[in-house]
Amino acid sequence: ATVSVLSYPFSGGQPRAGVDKGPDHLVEAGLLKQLQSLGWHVEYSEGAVDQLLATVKSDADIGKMKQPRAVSAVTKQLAADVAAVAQGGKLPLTLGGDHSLAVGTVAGTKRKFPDAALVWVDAHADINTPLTTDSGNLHGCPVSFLLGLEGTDVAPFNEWLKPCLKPEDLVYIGLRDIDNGEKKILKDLGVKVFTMHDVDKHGIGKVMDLVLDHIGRDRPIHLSYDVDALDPTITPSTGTPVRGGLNFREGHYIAEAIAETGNLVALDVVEVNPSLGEDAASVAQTVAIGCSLSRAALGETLL
Ligand code: DIR
Ligand code: MN
Ligand code: MN
Ligand code: MN
Repeated sequence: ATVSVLSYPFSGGQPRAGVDKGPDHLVEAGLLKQLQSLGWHVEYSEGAVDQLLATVKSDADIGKMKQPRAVSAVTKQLAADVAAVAQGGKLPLTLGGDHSLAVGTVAGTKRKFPDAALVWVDAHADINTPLTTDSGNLHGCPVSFLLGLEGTDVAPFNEWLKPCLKPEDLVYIGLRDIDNGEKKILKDLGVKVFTMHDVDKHGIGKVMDLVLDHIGRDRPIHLSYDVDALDPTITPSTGTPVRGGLNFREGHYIAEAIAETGNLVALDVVEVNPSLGEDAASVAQTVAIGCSLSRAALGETLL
């Protein structure tokens, strides 16, 4: 089987420089060879982010949205890349970059697998709309665009992006920093959410059983993994750390349980920011966990 690693060094969905360096650090840490060692045939390509951004002459806010033309241009191309990989029978592993990239990755997955479920592992729900967002940062909004919520039928996105996700296709794990507007959306839509409270209550084994009960055990799965889902003691080098996160094993167990289904069709690993964290060891640890989470999702087992 072939995994096609798509490097997308993009930071325009949020304000902190450095997250665009995440993909290079993951690759320099040996990710491609590690995946080969698991038995995968590994392809690698870099998204032409600089060229795409060069097509954006000026990018004034649209309503509350910051850098909307940049995010749209990059995610439009990423959707095409992911769809092409999937159509070729290969598994796309997108390395971010910030989580706005998931507008593109999930849209791309859905072109090949319209019935795919989306498992979103994150401290945050990333379901703000252009109307509800306080920050204006589009990495806090990708899910609302995929669902086509009120306020997302806006230029430049509506020139290429059609709603492709239903609320029942989506499950969250790890949430602990949800904006008030997002809480209302999640409740109104009835989205399945396993917050850190639920992980504490049930344990991660039971939570993953419930996740797979909800989405079904025979559906394609897109796993979108924000490394800030883990506790900041585990993955400190990320833009919006929130205490009280998943521990090392909980984080990896999620990926292992998805791998065990045999139904993974696409993976995102995002929000590794090598410019953040107290010291070089923090960065190295965060990058190493980006690699180990990727391996776990692609079938690495402990035995
Ligand atoms: C906050 C933070 N909910 C926002 N979101 C994210 O800006 O919309 N931080 N995704 O990583
Ligand atoms: Mn996120
Ligand atoms: Mn997050
Ligand atoms: Mn961030």
